[in-house]
Amino acid sequence: MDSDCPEEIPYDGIDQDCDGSDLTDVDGDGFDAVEVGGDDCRDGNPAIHPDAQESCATGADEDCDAVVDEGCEIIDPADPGGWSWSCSTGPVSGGLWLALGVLWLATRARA
Ligand SMILES: [Ca+2]
Ligand SMILES: [Ca+2]
Ligand SMILES: [Ca+2]
Ligand SMILES: [Ca+2]
Repeated sequence: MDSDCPEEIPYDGIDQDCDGSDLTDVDGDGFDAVEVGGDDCRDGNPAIHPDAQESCATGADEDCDAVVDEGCEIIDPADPGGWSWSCSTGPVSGGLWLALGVLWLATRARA
């Protein structure tokens, strides 16, 4: 019997593996591939389908609306907090306080 049912070939409209239907949802996320008229723009990645949340800075169109990383702020991966963070509470002011402390100690040592 098994020899009559070889491995399923997706999207060809033929039920090769005898499970009753052609395979139209390869990644199993519940959305048929666009190849067969479905909405899954990348049927091979279960994280990508029309109901998925767009994920920023991935360079991928997770929600299949044909726009990549829409609604995302441009975030520099080398400086995730941005300039405002590093200016107010970051290493700049920290280094300034450290320098003041060293200066104070040096002044005390000399007195
Ligand atoms: Ca098939
Ligand atoms: Ca099948
Ligand atoms: Ca799918
Ligand atoms: Ca998108």
